[in-house]
Amino acid sequence: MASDTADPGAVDRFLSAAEDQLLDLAVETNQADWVHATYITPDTEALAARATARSIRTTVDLAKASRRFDAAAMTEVDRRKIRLLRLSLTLVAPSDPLTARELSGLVATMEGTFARGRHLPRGGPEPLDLQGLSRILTESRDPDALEDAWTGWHRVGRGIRDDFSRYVALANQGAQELGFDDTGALWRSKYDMPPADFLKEIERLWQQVEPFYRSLHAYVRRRLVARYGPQRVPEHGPIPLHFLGNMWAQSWETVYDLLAPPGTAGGFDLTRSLVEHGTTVPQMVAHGEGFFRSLGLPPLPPSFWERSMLTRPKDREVVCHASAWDIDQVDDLRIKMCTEITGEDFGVIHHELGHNYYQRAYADQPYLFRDSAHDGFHEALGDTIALSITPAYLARLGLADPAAPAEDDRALLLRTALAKIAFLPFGYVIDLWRWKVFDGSIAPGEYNRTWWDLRRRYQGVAPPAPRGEDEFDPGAKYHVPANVPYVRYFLAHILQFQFHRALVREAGVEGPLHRASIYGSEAAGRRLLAMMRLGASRPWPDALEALTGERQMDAGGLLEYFAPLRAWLDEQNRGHPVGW
Ligand code: X8Z
Ligand code: ZN
Repeated sequence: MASDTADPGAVDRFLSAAEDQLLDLAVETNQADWVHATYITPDTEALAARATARSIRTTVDLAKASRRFDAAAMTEVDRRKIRLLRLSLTLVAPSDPLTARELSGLVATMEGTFARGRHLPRGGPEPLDLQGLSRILTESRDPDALEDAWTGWHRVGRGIRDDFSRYVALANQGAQELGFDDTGALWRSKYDMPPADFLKEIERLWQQVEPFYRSLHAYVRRRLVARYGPQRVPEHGPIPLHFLGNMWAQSWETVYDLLAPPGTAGGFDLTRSLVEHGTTVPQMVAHGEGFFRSLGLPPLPPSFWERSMLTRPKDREVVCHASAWDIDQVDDLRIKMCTEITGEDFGVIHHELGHNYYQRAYADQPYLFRDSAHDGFHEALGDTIALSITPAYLARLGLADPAAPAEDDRALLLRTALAKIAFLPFGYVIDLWRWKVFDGSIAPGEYNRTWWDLRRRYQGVAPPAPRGEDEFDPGAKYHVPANVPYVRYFLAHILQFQFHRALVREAGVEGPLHRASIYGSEAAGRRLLAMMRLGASRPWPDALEALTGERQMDAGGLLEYFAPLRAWLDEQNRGHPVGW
């Protein structure tokens, strides 16, 4: 041991061998996971679980082995690599091999249970999956149909509950072996600051945006009361969430028609335009690629088009939740989506391609630095680009009529706010709940009650009818059974406006932020690339500075973007109840 710390080359040799080994395992795990996610069977589930178990095992062994080196004697680069090695897992297997296998099996099973969820709507011809049931939530305005689709989907949680509580116990055991208090503490340690400071940081950002959220909530509730009546939507209480157009009420954009500012027409509807123009899914993806290329970034490799799964296959079970993949960490980039021809999915395509372009930009980094500055950066990248999908840009694609009267700014901003501002407390609350589950302050017997307590407190929403402990409603949201941390999306929803503001300035585009598109700006592209290619090699404030010149995450960009809407909402709400 002492000889290792005394030999300055030892840590380099250790890291270089570790990176080779981890890369090998990552490729193998990606391949197994891809096959599982695009063809769910008991066999692919077992293969994926085995590959995941192996790669977790190796990472944990290496992280433990790295403790023998004296951090004080290392170069900064090596110290950072060892830190990232220790923090790279979101799930840590306990050292007992059988328990480790059980844990990765549990996650694969929970994901499978979620993917197989079905519900036969009242009077419907056939059972529907999440996509079909979500369509009812977005399209129907019939309270009973909405409640039935919502309740029907949420039954999927029942089959996840027991696996989830066992997974919590085992994952914590693994995290503790690595020296963390619990899995939540591990997740919160990934932000280049002490975990306690990170909690304060999130709360600070939430405080910046909360008054705006409450204002939007009040306006939306009043309009829903007008539509559905005070018996169904309480004038002073939380909004029954099945009226909000999305299975989890994480985005309210699809009920825009009920909420449009009086005097504005229906507004521009991208879904309708895509359908009317006969746009195909590959064309939607090509538009996305075209945007990145206009910034001076390279085309997607031919294999992207051959290997991606862009639509839902009819003949087999797949994981429909959208994701982006970098199978070989060189150029085998792919996305997996059950894309539908909608404005929402047009945005998701840009989101996923953002992951791919980020992955490619840091591919030249050493293995342990091949990641974003922090996970919120990864989630923000594509959304930043999607903020540039303005009416003027769509006209350029031929998807909007350039001669049509410019849409009212309030209408435009309200639509965006229904997607982005409505999301904020949701993005926060999922991990607030999970952190408490992992640290034991929420016991399995109170999973559901605490879930709804938090959702009511932060989001101001309630379920259609009281929910008991036989249900497990967190399990009806993909990231919970799939073990994907969620606060990254909260951060991304703040960061994307900070990024957008900086890139718009860099591109030299004039006018209000919500009308500005960076399309075609190679200057903006260079800024973006300068940030992305750093990967995880530097603490995230350095990456933020490379893109924005700022070193703190800040909701100022978001507040500036929405300022005209906020003033209008506050005026609309005068003399009306706000809060719940
Ligand atoms: O899961 C996603 C992406 C894949 S990383 C489609 N998102 C969150 C969600 O769907 O809940 C994007 C926004 C929030
Ligand atoms: Zn994402």
